[in-house]
Amino acid sequence: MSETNWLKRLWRGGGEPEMPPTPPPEPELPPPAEPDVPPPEPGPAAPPPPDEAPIEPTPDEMPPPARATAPLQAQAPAPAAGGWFQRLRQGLSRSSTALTSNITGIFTKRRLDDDTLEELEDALVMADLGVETAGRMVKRIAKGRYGKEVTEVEVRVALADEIQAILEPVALAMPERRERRPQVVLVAGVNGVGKTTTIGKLAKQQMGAGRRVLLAACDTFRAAAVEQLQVWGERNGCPVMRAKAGADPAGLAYDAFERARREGFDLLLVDTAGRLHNKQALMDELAKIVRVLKKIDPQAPHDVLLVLDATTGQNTIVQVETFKDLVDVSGLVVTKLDGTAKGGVVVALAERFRLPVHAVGVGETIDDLRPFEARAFARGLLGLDAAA
Ligand SMILES: Nc1nc2c(ncn2[C@@H]2O[C@H](COP(=O)(O)OP(=O)(O)OP(=O)(O)O)[C@@H](O)[C@H]2O)c(=O)[nH]1
Ligand SMILES: [Mg+2]
Repeated sequence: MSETNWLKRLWRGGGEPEMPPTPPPEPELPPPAEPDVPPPEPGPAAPPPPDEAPIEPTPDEMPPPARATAPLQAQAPAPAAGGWFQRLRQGLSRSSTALTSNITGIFTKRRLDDDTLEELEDALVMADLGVETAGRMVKRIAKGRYGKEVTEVEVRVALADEIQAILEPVALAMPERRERRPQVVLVAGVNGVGKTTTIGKLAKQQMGAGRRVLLAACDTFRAAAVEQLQVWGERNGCPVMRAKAGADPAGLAYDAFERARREGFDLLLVDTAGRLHNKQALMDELAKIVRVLKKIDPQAPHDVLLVLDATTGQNTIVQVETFKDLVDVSGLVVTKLDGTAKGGVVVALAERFRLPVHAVGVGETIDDLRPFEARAFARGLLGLDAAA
């Protein structure tokens, strides 16, 4: 994808006929206001107020949400050095190094026979593609090649093609539902996966696209979580709805939705808790948030994003299963692909759930949340160049 086009591609019109076309970004992007500032860290980096201190509602303290008039290009981040593909490839380097060094070891002047196929399957399993996906993929690779001499590059290219075919149907940008005003997006996931960071990045990108964004800090359980979202709000210049510590998150979600409607916001991003005392509490809380949003609009939340941390590998499968039972997950965001050798898990997720993968995170800066692209990802994972 061209470097100037990714922002547009991160959100899509969702095929709605009445959706106005997104204005194309200018080719010359001025440097972003704060491209290299890492997002705020939870916990010690920004000392939270003591847990007992009530967090007062602050909507009135926030500056009135001015309609974003900045042109798209004013907020768009500058291209990463060496291009987005290079950034992705660098992010995936731990995953690709582990996988390709195994493949190289297997296919040094060897025929594709039962032994090499078994070794290849093991290498794919070790790269977190999952046992079933690895088995199916090896069968496809063997077709027409069995008994022949193959080079490791040939095998890597064939694998990349197979992976691309699996990923293509799920590589779908975030729907930008301009006909829903506000579009309500619920962001869920277990603790520490990158929910709040992802909301901060999405908010900034959407404000750059001229949409008015409201954030709701529905992780009312932890003061630090509210603070972290507040910091993102301040950095982005968008208001954050918050409530007293321990207040009912569903009540806050309701108030935020009402306010977003009343004040004409385009997008409401709802941050949720990832850690509660037990799974039942988490389930009840999320279900209640969804229930009260539906009181205002039966179609809300219009999107439910499940954020997954790639470093947890196959555990992400269990997380999707759990959350799918709680809420109607509409799409995935996979973060921290830069810090793991388990990037292959995205392939396992795609094959198993066929849920859209809207975006991937390959670092902590705003620039590092990108649309998910099947070909770039597949080739990056196999350590291949974009073009070859
Ligand atoms: N390397 C890397 N770090 C990331 C990425 N996305 C998020 N992080 C970091 O992961 C940490 C946790 O992110 P949060 O956004 O606080 O996660 P959360 O899901 O909101 O966590 P809880 O609120 O505790 O449930 C932060 O230090 C982020 O900067 C990514 O794509 N790559
Ligand atoms: Mg959080």
